[in-house]
Amino acid sequence: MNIYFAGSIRGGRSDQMLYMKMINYMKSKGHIVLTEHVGNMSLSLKENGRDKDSEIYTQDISFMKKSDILIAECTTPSLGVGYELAFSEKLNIKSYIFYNKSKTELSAMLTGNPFYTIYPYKDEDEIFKILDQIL
Ligand code: 6K6
Repeated sequence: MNIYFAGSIRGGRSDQMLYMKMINYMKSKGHIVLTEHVGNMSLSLKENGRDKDSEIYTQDISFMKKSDILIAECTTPSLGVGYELAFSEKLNIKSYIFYNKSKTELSAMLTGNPFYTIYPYKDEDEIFKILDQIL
């Protein structure tokens, strides 16, 4: 499958290592993660000017249109990830949301929307078993 992985960038990078582990896990199972840069440790967080950010937006929308599913890790809140989730609903791309329930409360705009399949977890290990089921 082509997978769109969504995780916080300018919203904060505390969970970057977890994103990288999830991305590497999905790749190890033979899937293509179109947005693997989200797990990249040295990603620039700064605004890059409208032209560069416009390229990022256009590229990510194009990746989303090629994706079979979307996986979002939402423990660190991110406006960009929220936008991507609304967009995946618009395109009717099956979307799965993970978040650590001991660290955050997910927005009611997600938990209240039956379009999304949502997995609150307590330990990171749980994520990989659920990913196996999804994939
Ligand atoms: C340069 C090289 C690699 O990445 C960059 C710059 N930034 C971004 N590149 C690609 N996608 C991005 C970038 N910034 C945000 N996004 C998209 O928005 C990702 O797909 C994330 O899932 C989401 C994060 O949004 P914010 O609001 O936390 O930044």
